[in-house]
Amino acid sequence: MNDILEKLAKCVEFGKINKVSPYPPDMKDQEGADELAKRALEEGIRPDQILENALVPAMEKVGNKFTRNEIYVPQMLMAAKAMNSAMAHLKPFFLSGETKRKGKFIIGTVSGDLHDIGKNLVAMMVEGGGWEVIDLGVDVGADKFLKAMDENPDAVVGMSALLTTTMENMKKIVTAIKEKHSDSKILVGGAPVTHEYCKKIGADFYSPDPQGAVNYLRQLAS
Ligand code: B1M
Repeated sequence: MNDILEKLAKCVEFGKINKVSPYPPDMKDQEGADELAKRALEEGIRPDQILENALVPAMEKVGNKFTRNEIYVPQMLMAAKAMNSAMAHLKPFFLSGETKRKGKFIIGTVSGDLHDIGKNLVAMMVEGGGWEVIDLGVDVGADKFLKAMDENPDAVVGMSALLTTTMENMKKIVTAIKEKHSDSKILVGGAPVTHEYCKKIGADFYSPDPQGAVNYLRQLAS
């Protein structure tokens, strides 16, 4: 792999945002994801190559380490921040349509539920996996999901619920979406959600963690 991309992947994996960021201590004063992504573009490396060969594999490593409990939420957030600082340089190319993403992913925490830390982690990992993410935020009801689907017809939908009480709302939203878009793909997650519950409410896939969500989307896109 190209030297800059290798360094960039390492910065994302270990959460090195930019040169002045003190974290992680053993990378102090080194260039971070911000400077390296900018330099990679200046040296003529294509945005999709930067995404595919540095950011995506790095975030995949992060996701797998998190799934295996080798790292925890703070390290994952730092990695996602580093990824976002690199993505800021790439986004103009993706937004202009000059460079293609793998697809669109609509995500929200279901109505009545204000927990967003897990949902944000999933959103960041999916973005790091090369998808355009439309984040509807928290307390999102069926109408808002359906509106976003009308605006983005081929998007895959993701929902998060953290309360046993709001799992019931997840069921209502899935039912409303499937009634209108029977061929849509819906991915569900959140601490109280299970594979059995996913099947029971007619959603398509359950993932206990962000990497499982990324893997499912990759499988859909291939
Ligand atoms: Co609340 N809360 N909370 N809370 N809160 C829990 C969830 C609770 C388990 C605490 C407890 O009682 N032990 C409990 C729920 C009990 C239940 O229903 N069984 C609870 C409660 C009761 C409440 C309130 C009702 C408290 C009150 O006001 N009486 C209230 C409800 C507000 C509301 O939503 N309407 C409330 C409020 C809050 C805060 C606002 C204070 C805050 C949320 C801040 C925020 O999110 N911005 C909060 C917090 C922080 C928690 C705990 C402590 C942590 C949740 C969290 O962020 N976990 C939580 C207890 C706990 O879990 N220890 C608790 C870390 C996060 C990374 O994990 O969200 O599970 P998680 O996401 C994981 C996976 O689930 C998965 O990936 C993530 C990474 O692995 N995942 C997906 C998540 N979404 C996914 C989607 C996918 C795929 C995977 O595909 C689409």
